[in-house]
Amino acid sequence: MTKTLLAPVAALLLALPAMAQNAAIDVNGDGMYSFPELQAALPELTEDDFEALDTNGDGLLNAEEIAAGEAAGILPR
Ligand SMILES: [Ca+2]
Ligand SMILES: [Ca+2]
Repeated sequence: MTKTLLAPVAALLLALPAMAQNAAIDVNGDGMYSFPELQAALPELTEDDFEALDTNGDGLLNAEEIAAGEAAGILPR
């Protein structure tokens, strides 16, 4: 019973529109996306893509960098 209920709930959560920081991607909840966090959600994302998004070069994507990536169509909204 529980298992049959969980699958649709999980699908619904995945289908929810992403906010600037998507908790499904931001696993450690720091409000930033690291490359491992993003790659887990977007297996096709390359390190080059990540570096292109990380405009300030700190190795993490902040809300501004995430928004720019979403606007560019590289990250899911
Ligand atoms: Ca994070
Ligand atoms: Ca950054």
